Amino acid sequence: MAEIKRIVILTGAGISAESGIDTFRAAGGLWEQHRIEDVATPEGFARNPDLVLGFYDMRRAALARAEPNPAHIALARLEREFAGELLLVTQNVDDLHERGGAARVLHMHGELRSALCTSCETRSRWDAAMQERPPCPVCRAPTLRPDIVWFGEMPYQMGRIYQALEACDLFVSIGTSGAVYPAAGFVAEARSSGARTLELNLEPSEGSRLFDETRLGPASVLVPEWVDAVLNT
Ligand code: BV8
Repeated sequence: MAEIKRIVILTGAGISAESGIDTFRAAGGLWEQHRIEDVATPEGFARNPDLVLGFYDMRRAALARAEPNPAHIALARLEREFAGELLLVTQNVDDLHERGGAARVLHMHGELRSALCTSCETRSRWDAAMQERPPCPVCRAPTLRPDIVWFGEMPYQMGRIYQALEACDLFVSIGTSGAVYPAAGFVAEARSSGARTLELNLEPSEGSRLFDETRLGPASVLVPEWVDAVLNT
């Protein structure tokens, strides 16, 4: 394998599945219990804020009971030991990468443990519920919303992500169905920059045909194996 100097990794809900966090599209997953347009759009939030705040309160509480799994821990090891450049982008709003030891995680769709105030637009670390409309820690207005990128909203740090995709020589997608854009388009960006592309997933994703290689299996097995191979070459 040609020497790898710059890696971009994209993770999705599948990397947290073995930690007990619901994925979106599995049977009984998050989107089966709720319609996307009701709980993950600005329109849904405007229509029924109690429903949306309750949906995210439930997920924030579930997160406190989850633990990182070997896949999160292996990526943190890669971040520490890989001599080249690594950008870890996650679509996940959980903090399991961080609790697995990763220090620099780019949450392109926001974070459950962050609150965005729609009055003063500041972001605060947040672990409590929001349904009772607690006051913003900065301006005291009762106008906190989940700091989550909903459908129709612009994901965070897209410029930085595209720059890294332009420059990388390896793009690895882990635990994502490739159903939601712009994240689902990253593999095509990486390919057009000449990068090798690898997918680690439980089942083929919607973009599998765009990957040079797809390995099927649970992330807790495939990711540590892959990290060992990268660090030992
Ligand atoms: C935007 C936060 C524009 C919320 C999320 C028509 C065509 C194309 C695009 C569109 C279209 N209509 C609308 C769009 C755009 C839209 C979109 O792509 N819609 C889709 C439905 C077609 N995208 C947007 O709206 C984005 N914004 O486009 O903005 C814009 C432009 C200018 C100015 C302003 C705005 C914003 C999208 C972000 C939405 N927020 N999350 C929350 O978390 O509650 S999306 C959410 O679903 C995730 O974050 C992720 O991105 C996405 C997919 O979920 P996955 O992570 O892939 O999880 P999933 O369950 O689907 O799959 C799990 C996978 O893991 C499976 O493959 C499974 O096999 C595997 N797995 C399971 N267990 C394991 C495993 N793998 C390994 N090991 C295991 N153990």
